[in-house]
Amino acid sequence: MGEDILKGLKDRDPRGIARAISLVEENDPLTDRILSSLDDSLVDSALVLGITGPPGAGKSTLTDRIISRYRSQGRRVGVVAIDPTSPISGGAILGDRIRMMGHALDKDVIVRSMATRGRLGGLCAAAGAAVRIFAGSGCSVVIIETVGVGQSEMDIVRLADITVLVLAPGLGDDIQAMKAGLLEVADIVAVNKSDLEGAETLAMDIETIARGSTGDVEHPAKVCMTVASEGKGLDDLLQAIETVEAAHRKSGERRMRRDRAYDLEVLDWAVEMMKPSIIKRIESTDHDRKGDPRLLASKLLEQE
Ligand SMILES: Nc1nc2c(ncn2[C@@H]2O[C@H](COP(=O)(O)OP(=O)(O)OP(=O)(O)O)[C@@H](O)[C@H]2O)c(=O)[nH]1
Ligand SMILES: [Mg+2]
Repeated sequence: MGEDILKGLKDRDPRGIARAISLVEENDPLTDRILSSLDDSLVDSALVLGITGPPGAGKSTLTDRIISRYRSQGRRVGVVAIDPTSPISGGAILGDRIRMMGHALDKDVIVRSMATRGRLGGLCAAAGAAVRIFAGSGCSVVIIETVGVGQSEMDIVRLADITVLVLAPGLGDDIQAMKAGLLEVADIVAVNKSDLEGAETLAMDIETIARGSTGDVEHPAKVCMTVASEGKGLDDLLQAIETVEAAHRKSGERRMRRDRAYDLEVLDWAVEMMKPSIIKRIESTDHDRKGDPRLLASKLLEQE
């Protein structure tokens, strides 16, 4: 069975790719062989695009449009959809939702969902592996779609070369509070649903916050107005992505982000790998469960 999967991966067969990602996520014994079979130069050259933002802003609709654009350039696209809502379905709902939106029959669009809930960590490791597998099997664009709430989702964004923050008018006051934090991770802000009232004001607010919050007036996030549901503003958005990508390659920012993402993956894998042995140590240590649990934790970590 293992050889089949490795062959499927080598042949860039969508099913083989999906299966390989599942196996890595389950920490299957084949994981090492899968990950070491990938072409590093393909992984290195792919564009990893993060699409984040509050629930309902239009991330999936926009992702769908972006996919169409890259497909029309003949590029193969992988999507990692991080789904915080559904521990039971394992995120299948979101994946299906994207798949249903027009690319279902296209073997050069491969969507993979990952649930954050019900997971004790390891999301960066798993998502990072999915990105590698996609890129290593010929996806020159890999999109990570994630809802911009919660720390694990924000960590995921750090796997991307470029992050597009999708906002929309009329999503409520909590969005205002989140905006500053979200803006820090954004290279480009898509003010989506700009067919609705309040889009202009939102765009102006973002410009103001973006210039103030980072203190980085030379590179404030570029704001694009979009109507994802009608495919409007996509030229401008794609152009902005291209411009940022070129600038990051030139300045070394891209390399820096890749290095940072790599270290994040290493850390996540290391913690995952240590967990079973630590659990064993806890179970095999006589302790009265009184006092400072942190102290016992540091004692257990010192054990060889
Ligand atoms: N008026 C308007 N509606 C839009 C636009 N883009 C998306 N929508 C609608 O907004 C709703 C949410 O869109 P999604 O793409 O599912 O949003 P999302 O950010 O992926 O949502 P979650 O994955 O649930 O966080 C859908 O009903 C879309 O049809 C737009 O530009 N204008
Ligand atoms: Mg969505």
